[in-house]
Amino acid sequence: PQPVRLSDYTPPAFLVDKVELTFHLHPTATRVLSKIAFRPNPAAVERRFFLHGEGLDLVSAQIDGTPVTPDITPEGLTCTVPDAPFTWQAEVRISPETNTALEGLYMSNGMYCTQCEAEGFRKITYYPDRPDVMAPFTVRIEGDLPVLLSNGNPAAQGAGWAEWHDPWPKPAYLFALVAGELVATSGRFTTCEGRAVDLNIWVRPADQGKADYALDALIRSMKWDERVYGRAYDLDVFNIVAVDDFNMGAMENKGLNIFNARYVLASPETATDRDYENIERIIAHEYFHNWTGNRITCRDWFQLCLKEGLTVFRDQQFAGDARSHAVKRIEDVIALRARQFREDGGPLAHPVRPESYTEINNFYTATVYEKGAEVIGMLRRLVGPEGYDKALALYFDRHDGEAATIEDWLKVFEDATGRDLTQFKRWYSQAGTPRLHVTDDFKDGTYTLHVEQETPPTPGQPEKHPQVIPLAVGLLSPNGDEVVPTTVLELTEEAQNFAFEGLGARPVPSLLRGFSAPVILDRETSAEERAFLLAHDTDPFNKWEAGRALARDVLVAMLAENAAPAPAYLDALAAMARDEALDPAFRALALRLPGEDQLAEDLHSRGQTPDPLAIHAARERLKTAVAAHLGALWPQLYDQMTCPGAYSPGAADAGRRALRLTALAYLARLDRGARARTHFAAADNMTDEIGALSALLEIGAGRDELDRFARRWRDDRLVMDKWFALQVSLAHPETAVDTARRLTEHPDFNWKNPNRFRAVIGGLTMNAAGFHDGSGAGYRLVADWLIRLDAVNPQTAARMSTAFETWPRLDRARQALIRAELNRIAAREGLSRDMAEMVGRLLS
Ligand code: B3K
Ligand code: ZN
Repeated sequence: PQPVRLSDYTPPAFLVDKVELTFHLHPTATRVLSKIAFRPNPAAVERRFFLHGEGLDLVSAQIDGTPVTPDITPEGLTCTVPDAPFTWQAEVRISPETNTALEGLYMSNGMYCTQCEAEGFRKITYYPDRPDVMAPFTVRIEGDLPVLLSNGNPAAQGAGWAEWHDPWPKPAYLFALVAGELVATSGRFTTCEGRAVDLNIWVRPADQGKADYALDALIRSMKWDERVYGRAYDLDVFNIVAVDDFNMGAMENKGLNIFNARYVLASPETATDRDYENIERIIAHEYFHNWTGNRITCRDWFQLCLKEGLTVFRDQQFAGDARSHAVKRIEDVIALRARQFREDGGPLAHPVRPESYTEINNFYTATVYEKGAEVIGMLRRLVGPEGYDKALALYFDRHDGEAATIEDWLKVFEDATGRDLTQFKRWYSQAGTPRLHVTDDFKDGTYTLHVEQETPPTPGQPEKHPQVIPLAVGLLSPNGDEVVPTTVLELTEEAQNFAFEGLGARPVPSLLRGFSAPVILDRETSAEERAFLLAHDTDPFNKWEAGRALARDVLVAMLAENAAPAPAYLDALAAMARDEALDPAFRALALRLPGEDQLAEDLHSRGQTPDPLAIHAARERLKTAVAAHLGALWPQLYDQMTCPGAYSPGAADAGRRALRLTALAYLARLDRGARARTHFAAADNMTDEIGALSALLEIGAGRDELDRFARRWRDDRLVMDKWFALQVSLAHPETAVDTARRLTEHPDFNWKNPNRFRAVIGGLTMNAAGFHDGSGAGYRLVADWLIRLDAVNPQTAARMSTAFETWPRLDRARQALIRAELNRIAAREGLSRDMAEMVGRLLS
């Protein structure tokens, strides 16, 4: 297939004024009747009538009531039509039960559901399946199931049928239908505009009682969007449905969000603090899409970051408000570096707004989402919070009801703030993570920072230009006082100097505070300076960053010289861990060592070739050294950080549990897991249960506990996903591949379920040392399963192929092994478009 290019965009030939759909549900022969009012688009450049359609069985078609015989291709149909408004009618037949790709209309454990973004509506009926065609939809569902849902407001219903009307024009990718035996957890919310909204979270009867937290998170999201962005909800109902088989996290269909069950269902016994946090974040994210995505949508799929970057930015703001901004920022940056920097530095690097794609589903990436959100954070930093609020108000005002572009988005900022964003726009078109090289000097009371920026070449982009980079800095005096509070320096050139005058002594710089831009900061720094910042920095992010950098340097030295961990680091860590003025959640984060994959990336950026096994061994040694050095502190923290009262998933208790479980994990290295075993046995919530089990698995123990866990949770699929994932991801490097293989033979390894597949196969890819086993067995197992899954579910398979994106940084032997597996996949007959594009890019 030919790639689609941004530069080839043309407006739709026809617009749609109205859509009426009728579904006669049947597992293998659902009939879909459509009646669509078309009208020639005055802005069109050509007049060809083309409707997308894939895998549809066309029964009949009419134009203005007269039967027609369209020309049908695998991609859609064309037909001669009047040069005036007309009505298209069609009947197609589809088979939801055999739809294993989980795109279009499919079945999951007896319920019907849909996933249309990006281009799944064309698997439901013939339609101009592009986001710049927006129309109001009326839907009638006929089927022998108690709950029948679609977008918008309920219009009428009876036994075995229901009608829905969505007054807000929307693109087809936001269409949704759900039918099944479902029960609701319900609430009511009155908007600031006085609209009473019925809220329902629909789950399967067996999961009743596990949707309270999702409902609570929804109500808080609705309030927050009114308060912070002035955005109110615009329908009489808001429905959310939990589905077991789902390719991603969730989907923001208008008025009918569909969620992967793992991001809805929670009870203290079955969900961890992390699960609760994810539920809150994703509920908010999908809800926020109602304005940023649905009311204002994307002109074409190249503009995906317009809705995703902005909505991620909004959900991050929300979570920061609901929890702790500092902790949230640190967690977001850990994730950004682990996923987006890794992507940006490898063969899959692409701009936040890509310029071409073969399969758009391959571009729902960390770059579009997370870097897209960072770009908005930088914009806000550059124009200030008031400028940002003004620009957003103008955005909603100017583009409501439209399908917009990044140009529209930036123009709003220019018009609202008077700022020229021509150079800033490079953030959307230039791939790769910029590196900042910083040196400094001090003379006659003047401190000068010399900053150089450089973005490495990425696929298709050999030359890079300087970008606008907000660099937040503060200066500390040698006694630890802040002499220059946070100031944002604006880099625009390849090299620039910034001077600070009137200083009594050479200051210690705190650079890139709050991680003010998604860049890599290169600066020669001593361990003393890092320890100083860890102790004194007023910026919580940089305080954490100083500790993180220390840990990294220690690990790099341990790897290079087989050195013992530096005592200065261990002492600094101990002081921080003891500091009761610090938030427990922050302390838990600071005690977490950099991940193995992150270390591999760090070594690579220092020009070394990382050895995954050596990294694992060094990190284990450091953990044991930290455990021993801080010895007596662990039982103290463990005793102190209890949470009196009933379990609450809120940030305060979750932070205490995180610190307590960190202590427990270090303690396990000293008492061979004795305390972890008692903790596991006494646990009354999943956070404690998983925390104790992980501590045991990490030291090579926990067999009995794993069995007990499986007996207890055998019937809970979401909890069993954890059981599958944990033992693979925490397996000893030498047994990881065998563990994964053994689990694929487990009777409950239902590999067509994306969550279960991700638990086992994804779990292996997350066990860096195991996956990168020198024999290539990990690569082979993953490739085998990608091939197998690709035949039934291309989207989830293609997504997991990114596990191979780090091959260029590995040694030659591993490179050859991975390339051989990628070539083996590429050579398969009948490979999906998704997978073909991914392996092609991975190999180029
Ligand atoms: N917009 C959806 C993602 C759709 C992915 C299609 N492959 C969820 C979200 O970002 O909110
Ligand atoms: Zn989204």
